[in-house]
Amino acid sequence: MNKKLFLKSVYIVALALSANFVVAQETTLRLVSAFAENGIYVQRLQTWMTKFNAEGKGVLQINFLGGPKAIPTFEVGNAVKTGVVDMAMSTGAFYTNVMPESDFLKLTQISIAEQRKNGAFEAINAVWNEKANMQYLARMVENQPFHIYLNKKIEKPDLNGLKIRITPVYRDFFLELNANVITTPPGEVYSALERGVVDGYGWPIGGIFDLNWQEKTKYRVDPGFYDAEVSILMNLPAFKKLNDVQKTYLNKQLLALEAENTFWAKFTIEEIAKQAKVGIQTISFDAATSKSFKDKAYAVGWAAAQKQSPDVATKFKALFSK
Ligand code: 173
Repeated sequence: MNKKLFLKSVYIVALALSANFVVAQETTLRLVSAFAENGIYVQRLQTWMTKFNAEGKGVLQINFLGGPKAIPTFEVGNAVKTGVVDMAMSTGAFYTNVMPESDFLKLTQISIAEQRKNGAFEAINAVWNEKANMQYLARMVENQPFHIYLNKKIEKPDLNGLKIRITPVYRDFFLELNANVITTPPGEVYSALERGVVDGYGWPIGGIFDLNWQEKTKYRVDPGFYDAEVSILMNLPAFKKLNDVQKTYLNKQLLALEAENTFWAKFTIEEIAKQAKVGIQTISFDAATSKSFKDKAYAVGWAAAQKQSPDVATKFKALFSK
């Protein structure tokens, strides 16, 4: 082979390789939601995924596999851990079966933007990487305190004699308030209320209309406590497999998602008005009782965290508190 021909063939091989390389750049990530498909969280996720896929052609795409019908709510965490799916939208309370620390995220009292600045986000990822084989990508819900919703009136913050639907978010606090507790995924709340299996439930300030719970709800107890955390998670090996261009693209979209979190304060105002309009009455306490109710929620939450994972609880408490 003469030199010219040799160079020409090197050129052709290089071209073929680079063409292949370009084709191999696009990766599709499979994502599931632990929350119902018709709810507010998935609605916002859908908007984000549409933009993500439109702008990510040739780089990164998300294939939405569905909600709890695709993978049951409490199994989503393990699906991400083991790589059955690449990504999920879930909340810590739904994957305490992977690690108890997941539920500690409800105790944050600073915004996700601040968590990224003060080292909390990095500290979360250190634990999520090591204990759950996950990358904690972004928080898409904040400013959504949890409340107690009831069908029976209470005069003081005491749930004695009441059966309340919970997840791990509420367990220790509601037990402290003398409740009988029953754990269910959101998908079973309506029928539990309908059949009288429970007298009430815990849920954030927004979203009770998504599964028609307003039909079976008479009271909301104020004030709220903690902050509902709903986040995007990723299987760690799948995350590590992304190249730099893909990682940069993903991060840009995740930060854009978090920048939309100003939505939640407006949503709270709308949801409170909507609840009042359908006749849900508020049960509230005097200022001192309200303060001790909220303080107790955090005290009980952190005490439980300390018991489950002392080192992580100590580190997180310093980084999550105001
Ligand atoms: O009540 C729940 O199912 C729960 O734990 C939760 C957590 C975050 C957002 C919404 C609900």
